[in-house]
Parts: sequence; structure tokens; C-alpha cells
Amino acid sequence: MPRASSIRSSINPVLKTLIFDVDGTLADTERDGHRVAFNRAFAAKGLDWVWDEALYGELLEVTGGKERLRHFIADRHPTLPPLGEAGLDGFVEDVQAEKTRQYVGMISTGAIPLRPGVLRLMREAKASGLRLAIATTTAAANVDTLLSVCFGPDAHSWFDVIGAGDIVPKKKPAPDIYHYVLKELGLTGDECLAFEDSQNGLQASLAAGIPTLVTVNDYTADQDFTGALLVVDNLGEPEKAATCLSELPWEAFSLVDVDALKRLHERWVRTTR
Ligand code: XBP
Ligand code: MG
Repeated sequence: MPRASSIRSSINPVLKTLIFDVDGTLADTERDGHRVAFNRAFAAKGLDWVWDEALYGELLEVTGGKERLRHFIADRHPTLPPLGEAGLDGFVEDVQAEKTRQYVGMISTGAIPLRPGVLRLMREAKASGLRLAIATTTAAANVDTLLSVCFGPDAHSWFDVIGAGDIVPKKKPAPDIYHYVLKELGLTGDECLAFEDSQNGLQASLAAGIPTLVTVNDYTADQDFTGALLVVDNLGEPEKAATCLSELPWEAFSLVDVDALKRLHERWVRTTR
């Protein structure tokens, strides 16, 4: 009698869950959100640091706000105030806490909307019985606020699992946050599709064995998305078609909907089994 696992591995996986990154994927939050929040936090802390759009684009190579701050300090040697007993770690935690306060304040006004097609696809996915989850590097408070503002008071009921920030030891491009979400979902990567916006994010989801679509933004459009199932400018809306940016020709389509995702997933299973 063959073992259940061998039976399971011989059965083609079915798409069950869509896992979304947040920053740059759900909403274009980096240039006009996180970056501005960092600068407001620096000013509130009496620091003369200013991250302009170009510098922030370079610093985005490092995921995680605290990790980005530490990298900036180590790489650019800005003037530091006298560090208290808690030293540099305490200073970074303190600045990052102020930045999160600033960011939550900005996002709670609805200043940054969801990207095209995100709400449409999520509604379709829920209606078709697919589950939704989130796997993000950003702090949980930032996700909670964005979801509440964009999805309404029942926002959290849309998502079976929300994996955010420091809940895992290593941030993207490490796969930790995706491993956490898969474990909480009780699924394997080949039963899911991930949505990312950056090379760091794509490397994380692919390392977790999850086929991944990429929706680029201004900061990530020129990055290397080798291994992505599909690269588009956005998920598309009936009144505004998406543009396919993948080298690989794929069927002519104007927007990413559940049927297209199921065909993509089936095609991925055929070519990887
Ligand atoms: C993007 C990130 C985050 C944000 C800043 O996360 O790398 O660190 O830039 O948020 P993702 P925090 O694309 O995985 O959603 O300051 O809270 O880290
Ligand atoms: Mg992202």
C-alpha cells in the first residue's frame, strides 16, 4: 500500500491560497509612505538626516526598517547623537518606533490606496473559495492600519494568516516569513501563488517553493525577476488593462483574474513536475 505522502506527491497540487506581500504589492507605500515617515521620525528625534527618493531607492536593497537604519548608519556614517545605555540597538529601536507612529498616522488618513486590481482580485478569490494570506517584512502595526483603512473594519477576516515583520528571525530575501505563513496555513508552496514587487521578495517566495507573480513599481521595475511566473505592471482593472512585462510569451490577457491564475498555476505544475 503506497504511503499517503507518495500518493499526495503523485497527485498534481491544486491552487488553494494566494499569498500577498504588502509594501509595493498591495499598495505603493515606499516612496511616499515609509520614506516620508522615516524623514519625519528623524526630524522628531532632532536628527538632520534626510532620505531623498534616490537614496531611499538604494537603501531599499535592505529589507526591514530597523535593518535599513543600521545599514545606513554603518554605510554612510551620519552624525549620531550621544547613545544612551541601550547603545545603538536602543537608538535604532527608538527611531523605528517613532517612524512607525508617523507611518500609521499617514496611512490611517487613506493617503495611500491599494494598487490597481488588488481589491478586485481578492474579492474574486474569496468568492471562488480561494484563501488569502499575507507575508510581509513590514511591522504588524503598519499592516493592520493599511488593511483596516483599505478593506474596512472586517479586514482581518479576509486573511487566514498574516505574517509580518519580526515574527521571524530573518527577513526577505530569506524565506522565513513564507515558511511561517505556509506552516500556519497547513499548506505546501505548490498549493499557493505568491504576489511580490521586488527581487528580495521574489527570492524569498521562490526559496519557499511558491510560484510567484511580480507587479513592479517605480523602485523595482529594473530588477531581475528571473524565476517569476509572470511579471506585470499591475493586476489590471476592466477599464485599465495590465501590461505583461515577462520575457516569456504568455496568453494574451488584459487583467489578472482567478481563471488566469488557475491556468498559470496548472501550467507551472505541468512544467515543474
Ligand atoms: C518592505 C520592507 C519594509 C518597509 C518598511 O516590506 O522592506 O521594511 O520598507 O517597513 P514588504 P518597516 O515588501 O515585505 O511588505 O519599517 O516596518 O520595516
Ligand atoms: Mg514588497
